[in-house]
Amino acid sequence: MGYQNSFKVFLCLSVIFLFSMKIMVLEKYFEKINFTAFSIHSPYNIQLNVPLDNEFKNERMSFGGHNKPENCIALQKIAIVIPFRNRESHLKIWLHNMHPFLQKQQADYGIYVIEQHGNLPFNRAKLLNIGYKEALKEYDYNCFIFSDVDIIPMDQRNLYRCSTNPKHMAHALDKFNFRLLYATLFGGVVAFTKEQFLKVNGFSNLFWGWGGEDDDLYKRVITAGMQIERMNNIISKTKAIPHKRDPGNEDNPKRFV
Ligand SMILES: [Mn+2]
Repeated sequence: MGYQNSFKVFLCLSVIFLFSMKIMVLEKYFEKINFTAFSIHSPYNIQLNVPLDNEFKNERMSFGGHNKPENCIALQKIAIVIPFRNRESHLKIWLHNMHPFLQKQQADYGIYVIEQHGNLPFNRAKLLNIGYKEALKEYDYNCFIFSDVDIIPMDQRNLYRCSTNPKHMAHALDKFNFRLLYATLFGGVVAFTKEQFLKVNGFSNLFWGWGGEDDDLYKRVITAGMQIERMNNIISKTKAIPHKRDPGNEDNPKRFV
């Protein structure tokens, strides 16, 4: 790696280091620190009133919904995979909010929306497996964030990055009063490095209809000898866009089998 590239990696690391410092000292010393130079602010100002008729535009975006930081080289290459069917309005809101969010976090990322065709019950887990495979055909991703289309972080400090263990990122939802519903909950948004995802052999393809695939993934993580990581409840505050259950996504009667 040439001098220039090493310097860029150093720059990137410095930003991430300072960023984590901010999190560490935040509660006690917040008033003494000015981090505006990095344009990282919390809470994140989510916009739900997004024009739904126009095509989404973001000036920093390159073809295929990919973006990377201009002035440094990111250590993680992140594929965000979204399982999808009949949720155009949520997708527009998600994209409108998440592109600027990820760009402020200096992420090298691509977004993959995997749509299920036909009227069979929704198979969220299989769509996510497909997204993992398809994303790797395009770029050397080493981090995968599997996210529902209606979940948006409320705090800019909620780093969309992978960690040393699989990470659960939707444990403090507004609709559940920002509380973890049960200790083994592992749904909504989860982050795996490529190695972690291979270690659990991905999701199960067998869950048709609502529920169970996330609990199955939790068991896979534990069986593989890993733990679940969660950031604290303040940083992890997350908005879930309210909606009724979609037709074609009825409870999977075999979800507890
Ligand atoms: Mn939902």
